[in-house]
Amino acid sequence: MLKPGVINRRLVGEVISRLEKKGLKLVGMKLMKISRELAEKHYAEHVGKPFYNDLVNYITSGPVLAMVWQADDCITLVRKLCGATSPAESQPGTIRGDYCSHTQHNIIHASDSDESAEREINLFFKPEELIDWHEALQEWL
Ligand code: 3AN
Repeated sequence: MLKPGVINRRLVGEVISRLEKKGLKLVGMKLMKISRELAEKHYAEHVGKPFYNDLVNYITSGPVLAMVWQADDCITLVRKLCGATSPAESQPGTIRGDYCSHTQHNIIHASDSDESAEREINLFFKPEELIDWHEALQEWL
């Protein structure tokens, strides 16, 4: 998920192009303004942490771009492309390493396990909004 700052800063294309160039397959995409209730479900594991309120405020402050990408080892690949949670630790060349300077505004959310991906996909997408299209380049990617 691209957070509101990315849409404001006109960085959507830059970030998505990195996922595409890696060879990941886009199967779902939705520009949304998410409700506080949905944001609280999404970030349920962070309830009680000092940054929780800011996190929910930020993700509901403007539009987000929710996406579903597919690949072998997709979670690992996407999280490597994103870089570390803290911009002080994310390497240059990663999405967070190149485009953000504060953990609170670290521009992209990526599921951290197959289980959380399934949970999060179900929060933001209906089954019919995911497209299982024919992968013509499978041999090359
Ligand atoms: P990640 O997004 O890398 O999986 P999590 O799940 O630990 O990291 O944190 C979820 C989100 O909470 C982060 N993307 C970031 O926006 C915010 N966050 C995490 N740690 C902090 C922190 N120490 N201070 C402010 N915001 C934080």
